Formats: sequence, structure tokens, C-alpha cells
Amino acid sequence: MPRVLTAAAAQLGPIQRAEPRGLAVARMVRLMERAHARGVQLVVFPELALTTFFPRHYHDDRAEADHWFEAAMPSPDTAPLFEAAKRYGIGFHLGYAELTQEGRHFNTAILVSPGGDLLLKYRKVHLPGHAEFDPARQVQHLEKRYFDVGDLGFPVIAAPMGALPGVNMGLMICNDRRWPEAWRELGLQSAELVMLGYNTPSTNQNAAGFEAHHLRVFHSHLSVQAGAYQNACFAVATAKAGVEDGCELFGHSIIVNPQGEILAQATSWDDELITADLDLDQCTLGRTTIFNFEKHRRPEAYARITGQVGAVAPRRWQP
Ligand code: CDT
Repeated sequence: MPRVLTAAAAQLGPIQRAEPRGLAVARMVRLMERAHARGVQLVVFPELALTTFFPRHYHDDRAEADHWFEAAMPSPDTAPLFEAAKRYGIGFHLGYAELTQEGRHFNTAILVSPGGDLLLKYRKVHLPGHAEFDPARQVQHLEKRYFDVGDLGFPVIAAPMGALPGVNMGLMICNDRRWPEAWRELGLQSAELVMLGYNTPSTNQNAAGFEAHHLRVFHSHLSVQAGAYQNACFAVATAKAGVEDGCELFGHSIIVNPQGEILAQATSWDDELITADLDLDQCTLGRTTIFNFEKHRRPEAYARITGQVGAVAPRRWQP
């Protein structure tokens, strides 16, 4: 019996600074309606899907940024998402800014069952950008100011989804996709499907020189395709897209198979649903052959991966 899950990336067009959460949620519920009409069983929304990508906005007093965060999930604003999931029998992935009862701040993603149960939570580990206002930048990227580093590792859960009794599902968020360590953490837990949301500007504010638009998209796709291939899993990577608060986000959401091939790709900078049927048994080929971890990995040779952070200079060759 084939293990097929019909999944969707629900790309969101821009959410402007003044747009209330209720409007964003209404847009997401419409995407869920469309997903239901197409027989989708799991919908993946982007990173920080409820608001504008607020880390571009500087608040001198960090507490002033708290209004971007959710202190409860679900909340009156987000309840319609959970109701739609139940109504349509669809699981969903949601990225949002989480404020805990202890006053900690995280860039968080959750996986919710069609019944509204919380299946999995992940808090972003790789926080890009900077903590202080940077006058050299046209657009700030203050994730290091507003978020704590995630404290949940890279979790994977085997849970029912669609008609399947157990799908191995893992989460990462945006910048994590560029780090092979994040993928391998999920691969080592036999993830069959990796979900991630992203908000990525079309231009690199850090680049001293020019980095072409097509390279920005290329590097994003390269990372997701390589991560899926090298860990023999499917990936759904969902963007926020378009011009948000005057800053362009490049979109190009994709669904990728364990061979690293793109099965579906968004073509707009708007709310857009792309779907694919994921035959999860396609994960078997990679994980029983070239990426059979049990047989071929050599952790004894990888000590630097966890023992060292920055790069060191190599030994100098001497004749
Ligand atoms: N949201 C996020 O992590 N975006 C980053 C861009 C960082 S630019 C400072 C990304 O890797 O796509």
C-alpha cells in the first residue's frame, strides 16, 4: 500500500506593518479552503506568518516589540486556523513569534494535527542578523535582538497525518535551511518530511559587493534541495513573498523530493498554494544505499562539527 501524503506550501504575499493578525489569519483560512478543495492533507505556512517580518524594525526598548509576539497559541486571533483545520481535516505548520510565560522570546514553528492537537514545536536555532541598530544597513535584520536561541534542538515526531498512521516529520526555520548540521540532525531521526518557512530579502545587505537576485533564490533552493537529497527526505519550504514594508522578499516556495528534485514551485509574489503528492516510500532508496547512515557515517572523524564553532587556519605546509 503506497504511503502518499498530499502536502501544500501556502505561500503568503506581503503582510504590511499595519495589517492586523485577523486579516492575515483570514488570508490563511482562505488558503486552507483552497487546500481542502485540492485534497491536501497538510499545509505549511511561512515563518512569522501572522505579522510583517518585524525584525526589520528597530525598537530601542525591546519590550516595545512584544506586541509582535503571541503569548498564547491558539489565541482569539489564531483560533480560526485551528477551526479550519478541524473543519477540513487538514494538519498545518505555522511560524510565529512566541513569548513564553517566563518572558522568553523565540522564533517558533508548530505542527498541528487536523484535530487541533500540538504535534511538534521547534524554536529557531540559527538566528541571522545583528542585535544592535546598524546604520550601514538600509534594512535592519534584528533577529539576534528580539529572539533567544532555540532551546528544543531539532525535534522529529512520528505522527498520523492524512490517511497515514505515522509520518516522520521534522521542523526547521528559514536560515536553518542553509546549515547542513540542521538537516543531519533531522536526518538522524529518520525524518521523511521536513517543513520550513522563510522570509528572505531579495538583496544581501551584508554583501560589500553586488549579489544578484537569481543567486539569492539559487542559494535558497540549493540548500533545500541538497538537504532533502543528502537526508533522503521530502521538504516543503514556504516563503513570505513580495514587497513588505518597502522591503522585497523573494518568494519562490518549493516542494522537493528525496532526489533533490523540485516537484512544485510558486511563481507569484502573492498568496499562492502549491501542492504535491509525496510518496514517502521514495525515502527508502537514499537511506538504504548512498545515505545509509548506519553503514557509512564516520562520526569519529567529525569531532570539529560539534567541538568547534568558527573556522581555524590550517596547518601551514612546510617543505
Ligand atoms: N528570516 C531569515 O532567517 N532570513 C535569512 C536572511 C538573513 S539576511 C540577514 C535567510 O537565511 O534567509
